[in-house]
Amino acid sequence: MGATEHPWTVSETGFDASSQHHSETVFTIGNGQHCLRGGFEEGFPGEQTAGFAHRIWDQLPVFGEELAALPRWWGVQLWAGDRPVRLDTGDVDDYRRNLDLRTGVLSRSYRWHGPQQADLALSWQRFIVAGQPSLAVIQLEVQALAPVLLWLRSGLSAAVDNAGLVHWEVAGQQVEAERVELSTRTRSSGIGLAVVAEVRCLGPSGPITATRADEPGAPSLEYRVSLAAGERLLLTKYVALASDLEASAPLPVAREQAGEAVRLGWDGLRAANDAAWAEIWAACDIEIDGDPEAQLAIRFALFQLNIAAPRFTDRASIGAKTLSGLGYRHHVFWDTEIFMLPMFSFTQPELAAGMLRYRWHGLDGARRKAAEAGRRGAQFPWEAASTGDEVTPRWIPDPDHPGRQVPVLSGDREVHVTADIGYAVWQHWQATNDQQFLLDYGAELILSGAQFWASAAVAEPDGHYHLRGVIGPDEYHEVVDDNAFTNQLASWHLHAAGALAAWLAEHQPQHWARLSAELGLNASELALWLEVAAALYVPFEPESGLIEQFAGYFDLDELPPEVQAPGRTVSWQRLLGFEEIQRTRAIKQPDVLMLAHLLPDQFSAEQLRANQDFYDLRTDHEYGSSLGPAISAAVAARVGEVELAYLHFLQAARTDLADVRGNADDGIHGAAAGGLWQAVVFGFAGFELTADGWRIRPQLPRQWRRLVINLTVRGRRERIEIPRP
Ligand code: IFM
Repeated sequence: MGATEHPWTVSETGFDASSQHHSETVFTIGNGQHCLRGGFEEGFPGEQTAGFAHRIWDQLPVFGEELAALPRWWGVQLWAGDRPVRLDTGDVDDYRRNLDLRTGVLSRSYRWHGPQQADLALSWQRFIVAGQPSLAVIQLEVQALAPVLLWLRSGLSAAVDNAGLVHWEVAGQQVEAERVELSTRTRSSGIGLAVVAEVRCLGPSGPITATRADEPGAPSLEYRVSLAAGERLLLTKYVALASDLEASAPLPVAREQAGEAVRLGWDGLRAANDAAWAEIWAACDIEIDGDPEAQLAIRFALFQLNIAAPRFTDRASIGAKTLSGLGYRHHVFWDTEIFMLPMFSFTQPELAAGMLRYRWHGLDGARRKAAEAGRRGAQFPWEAASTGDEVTPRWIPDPDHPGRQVPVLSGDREVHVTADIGYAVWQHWQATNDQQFLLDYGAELILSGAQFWASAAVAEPDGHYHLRGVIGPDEYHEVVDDNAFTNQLASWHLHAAGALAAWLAEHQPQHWARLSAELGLNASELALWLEVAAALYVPFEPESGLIEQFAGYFDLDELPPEVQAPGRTVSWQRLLGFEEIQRTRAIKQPDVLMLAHLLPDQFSAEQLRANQDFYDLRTDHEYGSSLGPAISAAVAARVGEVELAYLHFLQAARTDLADVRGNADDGIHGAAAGGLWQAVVFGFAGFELTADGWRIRPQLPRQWRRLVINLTVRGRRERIEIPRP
């Protein structure tokens, strides 16, 4: 897959059914409201084609909530005589598929040879229109290479499920001469969704009249046409989706929008779409000269983040696997704030602000979580969905022992997410100078999180505050005391909150008076923040300069060399087992080095070097977390290890395009994509904010002849061009 010489196109020149689900993920398209995996309009056995839209949550056992796979709006089936035309039903040649990252248009073509001389050339194109929430369009051109009787069916279907779980019931359907309509409702959450498709079919002698087919839950239009050799047929399907989350009567809205799409036509929609994409790319494009693989990978990462970012609501955010698959049931983790959000804060800050407002809307849930644990303020959920309430499952099926369960402790113990959100708000403020955002939303997020930390840290006789029994970013070690990442970031959060409170009191006294009264903040609470911030224990070895990942980490064994032998295809944890890995120093993803990435000013050059040398070697870069390699690249670049940084960068770049972990079927790894941007911008370009602007300290990989980064810093568009010295 993928790494062509073309800097804007992900291509596939042969179809391999054994990796169809990986391809479906890679060829996902979308518009910041809904996405569609890259399955085929005509279908394929075993496909996991699915579309997902922001906010269409429905309940399910164990995982709480997931986005309901959208009714099948993309289907266009065809038959030559009585034989279905699909990639598995005839001989296929000249197959190719291209995803144009510049415009989000997915095209595919092949020649199909069936029995009895049936011979067709098919060419498909589709896109989900950028710049507006609901429209998508599909076009199929068929050329008969020999005379053929062709049947086509195009419609909508509610017969979809999320890995076997049906979320929809049908509320109504209708078939008109050129239009089909389907109204559905999610079974538990009761969200109403209307989908309308206008279909036009043009044969060699003009429009072809459809026959109506109104099967329950699957209204469709059918066309029958004889084509002589060389003759062509063009079918265009305009689709509109509307839910009752945005419109009280979604069906008329969808009908109106589908009609408008027909009036604009394919070309009009393309023009609108391409213009919207041009704006996105002007804001965030990165050019890498001299390294086609890196160039394509960074644009692919940017494309996937851009299609997943909610552009029409602030009641949603980007899930760990974006909108491109079922992985993690679309739940939102720290992946968003720490890995993906920086790209948006520095390129399209209004989108970042929307995603932070999603957390603000979730404050009630976060407060409930804190209160349930006997704490004050807001404890953000490790996994979030429609509200700010915790939706981390309590257990998941054991991958090694079917029928058994593995307990999941992260919901209770991976508390660092609260500081991660505080950090993201602060970083957004620094990147944008958006004072209104800070006053209206950001301050409450930071201050409520600080209240949580001050109540969660426990003073002990040694004179320190401690956070015991937590999980840090390195999830190979569960239930540890004083995880350095958690404690130091919590301490940073408390300091930042204290500074913010002082700033508000001085510059926005009325606002401060109201907010502090609402949150119950008084002088003793603020004093406690500073006390806890200063005394939170961070295990540290002064002689070596090493931060100890958690209390007792240095007492653990090294990973046995045989486990590290090359050629493995699974993680160290899988090889050693959940229990055994905890007795070793092997780590799943940067933890101390993650801290160094977020808070570089808190590490001297020597300390950074010492920690880099120690921890990088002990990190499971290949099969630990997909979140790790890009951060490892950024940190290695910072210490000047550019070759090593580039290796880590490639590992991150290949996460989904080359499926190096073998799990891209489940969806795009959003954090790896966001991390890739950070590796380029914070790592290789060495970009950082200063009090009055920004500076760069570039360390480009050997192959890179020139790097160009587009950013928006404190309201100013910047095009930063870094030639190779
Ligand atoms: O948030 C991550 C975590 O850091 C590692 N396991 C997967 C989660 C979702 O991507």
